[in-house]
Parts: sequence; structure tokens; C-alpha cells
Amino acid sequence: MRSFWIEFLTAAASHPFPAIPGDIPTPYDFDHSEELFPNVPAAPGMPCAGEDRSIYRRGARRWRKLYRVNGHIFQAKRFNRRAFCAFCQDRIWGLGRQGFKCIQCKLLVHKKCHKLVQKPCSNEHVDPVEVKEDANGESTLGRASSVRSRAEPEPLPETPPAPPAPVRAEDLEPGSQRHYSLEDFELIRVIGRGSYAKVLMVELKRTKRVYAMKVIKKALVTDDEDIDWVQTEKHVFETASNHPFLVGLHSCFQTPSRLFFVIEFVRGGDLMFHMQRQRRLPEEHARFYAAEISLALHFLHERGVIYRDLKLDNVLLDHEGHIKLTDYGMCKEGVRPGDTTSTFCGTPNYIAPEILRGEEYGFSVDWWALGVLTYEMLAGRSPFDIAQAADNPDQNTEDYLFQVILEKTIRIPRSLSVKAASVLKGFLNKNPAERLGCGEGAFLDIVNHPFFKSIEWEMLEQKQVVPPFKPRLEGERDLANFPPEFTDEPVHLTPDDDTVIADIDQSEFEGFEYVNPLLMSLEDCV
Ligand code: C58
Repeated sequence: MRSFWIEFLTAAASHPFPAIPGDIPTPYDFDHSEELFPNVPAAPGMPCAGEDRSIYRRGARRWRKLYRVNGHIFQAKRFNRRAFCAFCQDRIWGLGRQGFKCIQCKLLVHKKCHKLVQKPCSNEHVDPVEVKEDANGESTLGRASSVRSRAEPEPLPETPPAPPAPVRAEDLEPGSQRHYSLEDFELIRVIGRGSYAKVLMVELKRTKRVYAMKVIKKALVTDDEDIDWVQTEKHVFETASNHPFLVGLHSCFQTPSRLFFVIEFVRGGDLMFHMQRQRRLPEEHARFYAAEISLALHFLHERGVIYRDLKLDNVLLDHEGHIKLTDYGMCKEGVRPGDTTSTFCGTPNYIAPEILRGEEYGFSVDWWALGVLTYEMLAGRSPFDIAQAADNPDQNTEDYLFQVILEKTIRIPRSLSVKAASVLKGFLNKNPAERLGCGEGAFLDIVNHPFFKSIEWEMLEQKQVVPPFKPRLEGERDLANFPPEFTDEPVHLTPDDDTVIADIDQSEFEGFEYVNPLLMSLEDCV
């Protein structure tokens, strides 16, 4: 009998984490420097009346619904600024995606009003009734700003109010400055790369502190959809700043060609790198990481965020060995319990079957990805690793991987304990309704699962549990835990190209600048 399991056993001979010289890469080893899904198959779910979901961009991982009314083509948008509905004149509040913007004439309306718009689309740019948000408004991060953006709506004025005086960073914290700029940082090294972003290790010259800097070229993010994505990333950073297992934001700034997120630096490398050295982890270790990751995911879910890009590369280890998730570029925000979304996105090896089937999905996709990741920690390879595919070009494709994810029964290595096998089967259930973490009991089902019996969840969330492994670090700048593939990469940014900049609508990025007052005050303490 030539079972799938036999193929997996053969697959185990090669190593799924290919960066170690001499290792034979297996077909589904995605270069983790290019982990974002490069092609979008045309597999959307059933479109609603008046919707066109088939629009997607090359290299992107998202579809966005379009709503056609009276020649307008509306897209749901969350506004960075104060906006007023062209139909009812009322303010469009900045939380959730309650505003619609015509992608042609830029008309702004409430979602609830969009079907009532009588004015036909002029198909040309008209100035939207939009008033700039102040520096302490919805687009900014940190405790100070989130209170105001969540305030109850005040009575609505007939005409747009004058923009309030901007709150300046120096007013928030003594000793802090208004904004940062590229000149404030020394670029030390490239540490990561995605299809949109390059990530550098940098030093803030004034304090000599080290940060990670995510650099995004504006030319790659110049349509509404992507501006939204940048906004989402900022919002998730705001949420994340309050959790021990999520990276926080130091500041944001821009140049004519680029956006910069300055992120707290997590020194111990990522789980991918760790796995490359360990091959597979003892159950006790995998349990600890899976439990800390579960708390981070649950925290995001409770706040309406689907993370959507859980993978070994995005799980960082701090100097003590606790985990921190990084990269919120794929997050979906504003999701209430029971809400669903339909964007096709993620990293191939971790994409949940419901996304591949083109179904509407919710938080379940993160628990699936945790199943894949936990499997990788315990087995030392992907659950979808197939050995003979290396020799067969037909099977060496993303489509084949997706077919495997959708159809093949996942085999659990016999060397794993019954409880480990059970938790993997729980997370890797192809039916999201039956998946561990997704049912009625939801998170409690994970907490109470026999595999996690020894976990003291409250202690864990307070970082009171000693991690099973402490990254070896010789100094703040120790490069021992860094991915070797970037060692030769030049750290400089290419000079701005005037013709590229000329095509960028800089107004789309207004208000991107940000300084986290909490991190600033920490900085001043040292
Ligand atoms: C780490 N996988 S956001 C390198 N890549 C990244 N590191 C960090 N954030 C991000 N402290 C990335 C990537 C992002 C989006 C594009 C793809 C890469 C990060 C954040 C905070 C450290 C890193 C591996 C690594 C971890 C630590 C040091 C060096 C390398």
C-alpha cells in the first residue's frame, strides 16, 4: 500500500526549514524572505447582488467588494480623517468600515446611505468633503489617542467643524520631539523582507537604542485598498502595545517615497530560525510557545482583529525566550463575533481550507495556522510536506499544495503523545465549525484541552512562567540569532526616483507620522 503517510515519512528525511547549508529544500519550503502569497487564484465566493468581487491586484492578497450605484463604484472605507456624508450631510464616524467612497469621483457617503445616492457619478475627481483629522485622532496610536477616537458621537454640526489644533508630541511627553525622520536613525542591517516591506535593524542615534524598522515603498501602496491596509497596521499596533506577546510601535514617519514603522526590537530571532537549529521541539517547549501564541491570538480576536499571517517567521523570541508576534500587515480589523470576511490572503503553507474554498471566514483561520505551526514545532516539518513532489513538476506548485491542504488527511507522527496528536487534529480540522478554538466554548476549549493541562494561563500571560529556551545573546547588537540570508545585503535605501514620486498622491499619507508617548517616556528614563 502506497499511502500518503509513507510519502510523509520520506518527506521527513529532508528538512522543511531550508536555510541551513547542505539541507535539501523540500517543495513547499517557501523562502521566508518572500513569504507573501504572490498569486491570487480566481476563486471568490458567491457575489452578492450589485457586487463585483473579482477585482484583485497582482501580488496582493486581498479582494475588496465594490458596490455600484448610479455610476458610482463605492468601496467600503474607514476614514483617517473627519468625513461627511454627501447624501445626509452627517459625519461618517471613523471606526469600522461604515463609510463608502466612490473610487472614481471620490464621493463619500455612509454605508447606510450609499443606495440612496441620486447624484450620478461624474467619473472625475471632485473634492470630497473631508476635513483633516488632528494629530490625536483616529489614525494615531497609544492610549492617549484611543480614548478620543472611541468617544460617543457628539451632536452633529450642520457644517464641518474647523480642524482642532494638532496635539503635538512634545506636548504629550517632556523631552520628546514632534516627529522622527530618517536622519535620526543609523541603518545597521537588513533583517527581513516581504513582498511589500523590507525590515531593518536600526539605531536611534540620540539614545543608541536599537529598533526594527519596517520600510514600505509608497509606490506599492497607492490605491485606497492599500492605504486602508497601512491604516489597519497602525491600528493593530495601537491595540498590540498593551500586550506582552505582541510587538509594539515606537514611531512612524515618511519620506516622499517611503513609509517607516519603527518597532520595538525583539532580540532572540524568530521561531523559524530556532527550528532550523532544533529540527523538532520537545512537547514541553512546543506547548509553551503554542500557549503564548494562543494568548496573543485570543487578545487580538477579542479586539476584533484576525491576524491572518501566523507562521514561524512572525513568531519572535525576546531575550528571555517569551514570544512576540510581529507584522500586522495582513490583519483584518473591526471583526465582531460571528462576523466573516472573504479576502483571499495569507502564506500558502498556513492558509486555512475555508479561505481556499472561497468561503467567508472569521477567527478560525488563525487557529488553523496555529495548528500548522504547532505541527511544525512537534514534527519538524510541515503537515503538507510531500517528498516525491520535488521530482514532479506538477506537484511542485502552489495549486498542488492547496489541493493537499483541502483534501489530504493529515497524518500525525506516531512519536507524538496522544494529547499532542489530539490538539493537532483539533486545530487542523478542515471544517472551521468543528475546529478547536472555533466552537461554542471557543477559547476555553483551548485552555481546557488536555495538551495544555500543565499550563497556568494567568501566570503565563504575566510572563511569570520561565521559557523553556533562552536565546543566547551576547549583547544588545548580537547578530547570532539573525537569519544568515541577509548578511551580505546592503543596508542603504535606494535614492528616491523623482518620476516615481511624481505619481504618488502624498495627501493619501497625511497624518502618518506618529510618536508613541509611552515608549518615548521609557526612552527618557534611561
Ligand atoms: C524576522 N523574521 S515585520 C525578520 N523579519 C521581521 N522582523 C521583524 N518584524 C517584521 N523585532 C519582519 C518582517 C515583517 C514584514 C515583512 C517580512 C519580514 C522584527 C520586529 C521586531 C525584530 C524583528 C527574523 C528576525 C528576528 C529578530 C532579529 C532579526 C531577524
